[in-house]
Amino acid sequence: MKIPAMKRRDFLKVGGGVVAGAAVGITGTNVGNNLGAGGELAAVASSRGLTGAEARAALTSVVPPGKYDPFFMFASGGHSGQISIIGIPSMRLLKIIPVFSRDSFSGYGFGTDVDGVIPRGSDPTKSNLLSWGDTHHPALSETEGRYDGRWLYVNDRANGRIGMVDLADYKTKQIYDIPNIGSAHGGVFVTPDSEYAHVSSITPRPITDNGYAPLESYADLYRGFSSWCAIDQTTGHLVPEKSFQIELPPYNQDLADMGKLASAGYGFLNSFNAELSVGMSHKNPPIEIGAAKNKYDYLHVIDWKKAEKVVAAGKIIMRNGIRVIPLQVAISEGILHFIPEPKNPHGVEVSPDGNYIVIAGKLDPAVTVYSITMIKKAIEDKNFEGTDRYGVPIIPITAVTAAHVELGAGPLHTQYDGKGNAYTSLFIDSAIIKWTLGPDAGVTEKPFTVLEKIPVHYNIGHLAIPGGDTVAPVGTYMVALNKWSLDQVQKLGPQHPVNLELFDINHTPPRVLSSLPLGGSEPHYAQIISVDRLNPLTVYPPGTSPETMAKSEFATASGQERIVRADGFVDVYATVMRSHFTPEQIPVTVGEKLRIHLTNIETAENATHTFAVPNHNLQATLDPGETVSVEFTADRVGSFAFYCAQFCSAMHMEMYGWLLVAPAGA
Ligand code: K7E
Ligand code: CUA
Repeated sequence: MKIPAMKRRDFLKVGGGVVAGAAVGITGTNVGNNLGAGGELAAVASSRGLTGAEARAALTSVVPPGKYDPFFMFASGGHSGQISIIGIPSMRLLKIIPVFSRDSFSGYGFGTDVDGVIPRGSDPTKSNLLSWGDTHHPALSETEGRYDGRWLYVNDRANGRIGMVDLADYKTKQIYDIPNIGSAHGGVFVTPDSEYAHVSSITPRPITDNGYAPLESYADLYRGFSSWCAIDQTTGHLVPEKSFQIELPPYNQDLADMGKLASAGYGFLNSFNAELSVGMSHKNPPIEIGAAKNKYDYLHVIDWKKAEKVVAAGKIIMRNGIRVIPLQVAISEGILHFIPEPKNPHGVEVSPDGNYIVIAGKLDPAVTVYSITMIKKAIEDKNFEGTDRYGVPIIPITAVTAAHVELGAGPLHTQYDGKGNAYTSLFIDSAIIKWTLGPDAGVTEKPFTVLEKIPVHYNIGHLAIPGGDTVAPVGTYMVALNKWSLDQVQKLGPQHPVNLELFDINHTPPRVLSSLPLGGSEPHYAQIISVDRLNPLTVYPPGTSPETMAKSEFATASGQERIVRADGFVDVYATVMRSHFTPEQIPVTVGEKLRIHLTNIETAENATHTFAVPNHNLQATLDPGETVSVEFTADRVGSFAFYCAQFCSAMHMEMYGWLLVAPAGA
């Protein structure tokens, strides 16, 4: 809204005249001391053409240079295959962690992991070497249902994998290419004590030996899999031998969430396409029509504690290297139940106390709220209305529904503020609805009531509140992760950034504070953690291999640099520090195989160097204390000036050396 200059001035001086008001209110404090009268702030706002609300928003969210954000948002990057770390409330992009995609800045996947994370993260029986992914749902590790700041997991929606990031150094340590699933969307979500990271397939796969089956046999031969990937409690790595899957009907299992507190021990998976639509042909409609015919799909209720026991009892089959509970066993052992849910839902999100399971309608302008007490009772009483075509018992929707709350068009995802309120994103309406939970969450006055409609710009997907999916949300800030930025940013060519919007939800009604148009990635889900839960390294102990977090056998101290020829390899033990490589000359003959082991012997925080070799597609980044080994064949004759690509010191330009590849017999 444009306010004429005079009017804006008046606005600033009175009532909503937050700028003047705020400054006057804190006269004598820093603001007063540094700026004198509050009128000066008003003048700044006025000269910049800011409304009172905009100026107030700026003051509410600014984090001045040298001061820190109290929260970090870990946001997925979609088809960039990365994770972004964004400071809250400053909305500054602080770091990008490559997970599934190569990244020359961090040296991830550029000659530095010959036998490393990316190659080992592609199952050769399933895929070619994959060097990208589609990150959707980051999951911070939890202890007693709260983020504990140890590890982060994220799914690769495209290729059915999970990446694991160690929050000791914010680096990706493992990619697990999960057997039997082609794509992965139902997660990652961790159990409340990080026993498992869960993901399920969104599109089913044939269970034939070669992974192929004609679509005529879709109902019989295609299956989904709910994957429970066991987490090593020391390293955070996923352990395939301790993991298991549950075979599911070939519906499209979409989002999932973990039960907690009242619903601990359960997992909940939404699904769509109970119709088993396989796509357009001479007799079939397109999937978007075929998969939306029925009024209901099925919420999958999984008793994972029971599943653990069934696995321990050996009632499993091995399928492609993982233990699988067959569908009929899951049914007979009471591990899997269905509840009808309004057609083609998207998000399923469990309230902080675990009492309510909230299903976002997507094609239903409402959320359906199930009660875990009623679900447990229905299962106990065997209150079923028959089974689906595979024999999975169906609990009547009326037996478990606590509320059906009308919100608006296109509900997708829900977060909680820990004060009894839920916030649900509306994709089609471009809005967030704040509404109240019910008596089981302690809300009695106005249960299941819409309180606010908060506009966003535009087409919101997920939203994030600090701890908003844990047992203890901190209802301070809320970020809307919007898909379209349209008129919010100046023209940048035909591809637009996505647009994240920050809200102050301490205030009633919630107020917009700022936005972060984000190029280069499309966040789906994001989690916001209080920074005091994180405890990262600042420098590595000397000679650390980030892959093992232990001292590398190739760590080299100052004075120990050497070139050794043995077993058909030229091993170069090199050190790096401001501002030189040792050795600075690496003479070899064409065809020789090189292993260059680089140790950054700096102990100073922030003293990062790199090792970039021209024309060899090789770029290693070395943080202080880090040891990295690169392996390549000197397959072309030439003089190549390797150098440090990070401007590390006044003599950074001098920080180079020579890889001399002589012709044979020279
Ligand atoms: Cu809604 Cu993959 Cu969580 Cu995107 S998903 S928005
Ligand atoms: Cu080291 Cu530039």
